[in-house]
Amino acid sequence: MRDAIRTEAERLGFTAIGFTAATLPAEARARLDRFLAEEMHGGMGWMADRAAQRAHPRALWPEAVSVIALGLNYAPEEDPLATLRQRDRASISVYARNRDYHDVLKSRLKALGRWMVQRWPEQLIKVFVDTAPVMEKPLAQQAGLGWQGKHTNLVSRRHGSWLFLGEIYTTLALPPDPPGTDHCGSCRACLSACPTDAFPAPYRLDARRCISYLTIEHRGPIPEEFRAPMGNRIYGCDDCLAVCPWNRFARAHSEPAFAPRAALTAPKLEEFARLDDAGFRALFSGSPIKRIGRDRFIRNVLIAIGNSATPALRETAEALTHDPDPVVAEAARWASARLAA
Ligand code: B12
Ligand code: SF4
Ligand code: SF4
Repeated sequence: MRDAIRTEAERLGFTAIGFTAATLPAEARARLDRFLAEEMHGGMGWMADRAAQRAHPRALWPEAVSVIALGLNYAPEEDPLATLRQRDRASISVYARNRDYHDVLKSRLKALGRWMVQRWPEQLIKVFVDTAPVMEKPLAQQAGLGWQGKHTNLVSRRHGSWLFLGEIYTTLALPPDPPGTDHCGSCRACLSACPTDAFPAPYRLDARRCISYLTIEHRGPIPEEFRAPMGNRIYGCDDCLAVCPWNRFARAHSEPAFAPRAALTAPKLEEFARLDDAGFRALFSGSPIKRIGRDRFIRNVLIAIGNSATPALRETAEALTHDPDPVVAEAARWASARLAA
């Protein structure tokens, strides 16, 4: 069974496949509880809403017997941090430079699920990627895909830090793989690379300080202390992933859906700042960026403009100081003042 599933998953393009029981140790719950108690999830209230289900697969679905953990490689061809040096350009994190990975992964997980149900019709399955109350990283580690590195993401000896994760919960009893073991050793590269000092300790992330959270999940004004360190990162951040030494074993992905779109590789801040709602929706159709909406996006672009040290962009910022969205207008005033200083 396992071999057949593995072969079919590889045929569908998955790059890492492992099997584990539909359980997580009590320590996963304890660590999630601590993260929530210390309010490190910030405004992501949905993290706390279904914590019991998140911490235990059978609390989400009592019939689940096994979990198939799947990874899809998205290692970039180019240096993912190169755009950070182009200050009048926007830096978009690698995962968001083309199609939404949720759609890509979900359709493949469903294809694998359909194949499994045809082959073993007595079983029930459920497929998940990202948004469900599932602790994907601990499950992937338990299924042998790698280990949770000090940056908290799953690292693989073959694919480095560049794997998207998805899961199939099934009622089939599948023998488990040996769990992944930690190979971080004395390395601290990811911890030192973080521009906002978001790691209170190795293996622990304070999401409220993470640029990924601030640019994607956070509503309202970006707190002042994080504005300068954001640089030109307008959607997500890859710094801690990109410096991981295990990336040297990663081979660039060959997924057309993840090939960077020219318009999103090193786009001009000035052009992004001019987008109205319709222009924003058209440009980001099918992209994960669409989810944050025009106002949050323009807020981020204005912070990058304020950090650009490019006086020619001051006019662009000033034009937005009377934007109907108060958060955009405040960011525009901040950017304009920074460029005047
Ligand atoms: C919430 C969330 C975020 C939040 C919070 C991130 C976080 N680390 O918790 C924010 C918005 C900041 C975020 C950012 C990013 N995310 Co995110 N995110 C999630 C989500 C939805 C839940 C994660 C979660 O449960 N966090 C709660 C904490 C408590 O759990 P944890 O991180 O596993 O914490 C563990 C450690 O703290 C550990 N621990 C604590 N103390 C100790 C001590 C020791 C000794 C050890 C060993 C461990 C340990 O135990 C905890 C439980 O296992 C998952 C999808 C999912 N459903 O799982 C995607 C997910 C983790 N994100 C993903 C990605 C790609 C990113 C970004 C790279 C995107 C980007 N480029 O901007 C960044 C990376 C930032 C980072 N360094 O983590 C991928 C990661 C893939 C991978 N290879 O791991 C996931 C799995 C989505 C997916 N399906 O592919 N994300
Ligand atoms: S994604 Fe960026 S801001 Fe977030 S922890 Fe990693 S390096 Fe820090
Ligand atoms: S950069 Fe170093 S410490 Fe961080 S996850 Fe990679 S190996 Fe571990």
